Amino acid sequence: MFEHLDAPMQDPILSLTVAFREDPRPEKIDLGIGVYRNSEGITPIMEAVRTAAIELAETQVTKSYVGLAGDEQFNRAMTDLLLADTAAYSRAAAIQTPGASGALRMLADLIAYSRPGATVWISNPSYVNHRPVMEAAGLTVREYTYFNTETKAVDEDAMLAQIESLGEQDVLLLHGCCHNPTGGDISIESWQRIAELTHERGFLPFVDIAYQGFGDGLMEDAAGLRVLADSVPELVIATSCSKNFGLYRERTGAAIVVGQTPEDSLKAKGHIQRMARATYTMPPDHGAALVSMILNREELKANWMKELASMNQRINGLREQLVVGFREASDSDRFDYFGEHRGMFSVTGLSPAQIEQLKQNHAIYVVSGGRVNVAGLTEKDIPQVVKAFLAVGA
Ligand code: PLP
Ligand code: TYF
Repeated sequence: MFEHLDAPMQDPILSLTVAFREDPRPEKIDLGIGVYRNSEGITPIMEAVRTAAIELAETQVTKSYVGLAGDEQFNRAMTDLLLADTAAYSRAAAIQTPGASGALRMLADLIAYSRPGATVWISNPSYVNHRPVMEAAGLTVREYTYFNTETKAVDEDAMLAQIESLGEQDVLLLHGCCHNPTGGDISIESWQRIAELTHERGFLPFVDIAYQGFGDGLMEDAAGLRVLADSVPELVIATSCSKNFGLYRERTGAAIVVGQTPEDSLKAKGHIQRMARATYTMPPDHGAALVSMILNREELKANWMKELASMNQRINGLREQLVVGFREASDSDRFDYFGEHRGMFSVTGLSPAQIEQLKQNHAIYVVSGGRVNVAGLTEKDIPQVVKAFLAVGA
């Protein structure tokens, strides 16, 4: 049965992680996969998560099934975190999913079922899994202009001009904050314009927010999404606890549907449950149970918010150190974009040849396309990274 199979396409980021692990050079630096690391180079278990896990182990009385929608207390808490006090809040319905990845796929399936023939517009470039997930659901994928590789900023005029031509068969996939891979986010004015265009053109906005709290703060990072939530008739959201709760492998996230009425949203949620049943049936409980406990307990929530804020400050501090380090070493301001970008990533404009030289000659691993994970750096790595980048002609 399998003898005719072609070689499967590899995930470029996951393959880079494997190559890094196999590299014996002690000075090696991994700027590839998007995980946060602390100043010791460790991806930590957050304190509130550990406390909740210990309590859960001691008090949980059963591991019996929860249900197709997962933990409803978790679903409410995730909706609160993004949509509290917006016009969309009372119309929103949420379902727990295996990570934002599960949410992306379930929402893509919902769109394919509700609007056969729909086209999903993703940014150029976008998260490596956006296209595969949307295509796996049978949707057509097209790209909108996003990043200007010269200025290292979003070309918002070109982006908006393209969005002006979308229509009712279209879905506009936006990154809620901390754009992956570029690090370039859009202004609040552009979110407002997108809200207007949603009304004028009738497309469906789809927000993927996987890094809430990694840009400028928990509320600040949801500001654009909240502009849409206050205005547009319909909206779908994929959200993740992988980064901001450090729960990566626990596969914790949610899909949120905002329909024109609460009844529409509940119907949509019912269809997602039906489709989840035919896919993985029920989401894993552990991560969501921890998040639910943390968000519903004042003390744990405060502890989580404090640690998240310190992670956020660390990332923005590393960005500042890169700016200073590059200014001093290059005698130019051409790397100041590290300070403008937000979240874990920046696209650097490194060529494939430069990326290869960094790997071969300097043991520095960068994803093809030139994305670096700033949040994977430690302070002591910075001089080595600056020197190596300049040595390959960045
Ligand atoms: N969406 C974006 C933009 C991402 O960068 C990621 C990265 O992990 C995901 C979704 C998937 O996250 P999860 O681990 O929650 O499935
Ligand atoms: O972009 C990243 O690095 C993260 C992690 O198939 C990731 O979003 C990378 C590849 C992948 C799944 C997650």
